[in-house]
Amino acid sequence: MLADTIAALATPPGEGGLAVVRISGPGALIVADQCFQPAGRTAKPPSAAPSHTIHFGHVVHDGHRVDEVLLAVLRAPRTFTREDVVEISCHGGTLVAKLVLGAVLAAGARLAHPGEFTQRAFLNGRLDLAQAEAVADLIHSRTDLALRAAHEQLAGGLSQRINHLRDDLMQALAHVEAHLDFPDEDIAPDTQAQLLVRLERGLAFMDALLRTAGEGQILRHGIRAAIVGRPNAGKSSLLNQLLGHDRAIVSPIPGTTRDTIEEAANIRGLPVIFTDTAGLRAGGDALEALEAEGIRRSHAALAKAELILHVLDASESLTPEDECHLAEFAGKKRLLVCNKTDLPPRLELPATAAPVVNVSCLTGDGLEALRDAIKSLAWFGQRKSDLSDLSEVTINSRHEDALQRAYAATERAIAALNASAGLELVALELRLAVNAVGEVVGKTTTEDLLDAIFSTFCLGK
Ligand SMILES: Nc1nc2c(ncn2[C@@H]2O[C@H](COP(=O)(O)OP(=O)(O)O)[C@@H](O)[C@H]2O)c(=O)[nH]1
Ligand SMILES: [Mg+2]
Repeated sequence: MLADTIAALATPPGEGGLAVVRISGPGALIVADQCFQPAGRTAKPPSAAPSHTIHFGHVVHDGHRVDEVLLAVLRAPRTFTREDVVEISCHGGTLVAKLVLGAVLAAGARLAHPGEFTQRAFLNGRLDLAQAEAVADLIHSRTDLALRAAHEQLAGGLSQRINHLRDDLMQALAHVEAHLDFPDEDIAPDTQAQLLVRLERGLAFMDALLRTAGEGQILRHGIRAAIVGRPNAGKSSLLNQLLGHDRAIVSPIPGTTRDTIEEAANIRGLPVIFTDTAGLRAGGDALEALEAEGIRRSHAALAKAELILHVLDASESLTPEDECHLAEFAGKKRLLVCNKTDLPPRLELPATAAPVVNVSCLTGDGLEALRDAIKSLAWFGQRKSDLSDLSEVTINSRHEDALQRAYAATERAIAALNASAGLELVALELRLAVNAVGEVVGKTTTEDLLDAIFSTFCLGK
């Protein structure tokens, strides 16, 4: 247990119906006694209250009433941090919440760092590291799919699998180490065969987990899609349609969009960050500085994009600029969006392997089919795993790095076993593998790693 008592505003700053100040630590109830005056003559101080009860009264500071509040007493260990916790629900004004927090700090609590409540939950064994990360994923989830994956990870879906894998590798290691104690005896052929089966099974399992990394990346960070095409094709109109509101200025004047406009939308459960780009082509000698900067930003957006929506005007025939774009993005994941299908068709597309979707941003025709096409293109090839029981588990980049190291070490252990290279070497590699797998759930960690993870949390979590 950690010695000091921490406090923070647990709700977002700003105005709202309520704000919650959370206190956690061995002194949480003493702090509450100092700054809370229960209503009613016979009312007892928080430290005398049973666990999981709520009390009406006032927060006081320097003898003054700061706010009328409800105070929840939650005694260890049945709390989020496994420490004594007090939660004060006060009125949700910026100043009120600040004054209540001020009263709590004056009563002896220290202001918490970002993620410190969750860090304590981890350090006190309430959550493992993968579950703690899932708390942040849950808060940052922007779509139902992302939320479901976060819930599964918080419930221990990934942790159980990792622990199982780690146990398996540890048993193999124990086996090898037992033989090291008796250097005269060679490892029996059938024992060696069993060991190899165990390690191959571990490899296959790591491989299946590693294959969920692409999906995990998309669910957590979204996928970037750039909208490109020649002036007036309807790029800004398309962005507005996909977002469901008028974000970008639409006009018949070519070159209206000078800056890149970026906004996220939920496309069939995937967070997709769309960028509406200015033109990509220089306008000849009269190229203004402003236009040049717009073009520069468009190219930067394109470099970051994982997906290209190339908008073409279906009511006009193909221009040299269109052909340039068709050639330029041939190597990228792209969709050809033929817009303005409400007008008489004039466009003839050359044969291409890229999927084509016909839409009208004026009438909204084809937009649903476009959403389907974006999802299948973004998602395609992400989950290469055929293990159906991994359906909701997706690893993050930290897990991916640890599992890649574990995979490589296990491969080297297998090679050493097969080459009869000496059991010391096998044991060494297996120890590396066990430790790397353990990093995922936090069985093997360093302070730097913990700081890096928890500092990305929001304040009060
Ligand atoms: N008839 C028709 N006009 C459209 C459609 N989509 C866009 N436009 C018009 O085309 C012009 C250029 O649109 P805009 O979205 O600004 O194109 P951008 O330059 O590629 O961003 C505007 O006058 C729009 O009203 C469509 O589906 N049908
Ligand atoms: Mg535009």
